[in-house]
Amino acid sequence: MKRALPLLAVFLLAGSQVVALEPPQGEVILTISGKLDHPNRDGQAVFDLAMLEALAGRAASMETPWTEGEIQFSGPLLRAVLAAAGAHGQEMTVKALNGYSADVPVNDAYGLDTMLATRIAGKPMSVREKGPLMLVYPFDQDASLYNERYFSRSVWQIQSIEVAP
Ligand SMILES: Nc1nc2c(c(=O)[nH]1)N[C@H]1C(S)=C(S)[C@@H](COP(=O)(O)O)O[C@H]1N2
Ligand SMILES: [Mo]
Repeated sequence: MKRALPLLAVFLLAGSQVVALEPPQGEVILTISGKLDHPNRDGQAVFDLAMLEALAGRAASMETPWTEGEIQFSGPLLRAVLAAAGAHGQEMTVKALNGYSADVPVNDAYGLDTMLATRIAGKPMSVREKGPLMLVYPFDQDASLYNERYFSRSVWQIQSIEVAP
C-alpha cells in the first residue's frame, strides 16, 4: 500500500500532460463537440491534419466496397482522437461534408481498431477521393464487420463528430 500513492501521483502527472490540446496551426479539418475535457477553441476540439497524424494510429491494407482491390488506409485510431479531445459519451453523430451523417456507438472506437483515415495508399485524401477523413473499420482484422451495419457507419468526407451522452 505504501507504494500506491507515489504510483498514483505518476499516473495523475502523466494524465495532466494531455489535458491541454494545442491549437491547430493549419487548416481545421475536424471539429469535435460534446462534453469535452480538452477543448481548444470555443468549447470544441478542432484538429488540423498534423495534429491528427501525431496521434496513435494504424496503417492497414484491406478491401472496402468503395475502393478497387486491396488498398492501404492510415490515420489515427478514433479512440486516440476522442481521448485527445477528452470526449465523454456513448453515442457519436459523425457528419460529412455532403450532409450525410451516421450514428456510431463510442464503443466502436474502444472495442475495435477503428481509424479516422487521413491517407489512402500513403496520400492525403482529397474531398473528391472521399477525404479529408474517412471512418475505416478494421475489415482486415475481422471479416464479420464486412456488412451493411458497418458500411453505413463508414462515413467519408467527415467534417465533424458530435459526442452525446
Ligand atoms: N459522406 C458519406 N459517407 C457515406 C455515405 C454517404 O452518402 N456520404 N453513405 C453511407 C452508406 S449508407 C453506405 S452503405 C456506405 C456505402 O455507400 P455507397 O453504397 O453509396 O457507396 O457509405 C456510407 N458512408
Ligand atoms: Mo447504406
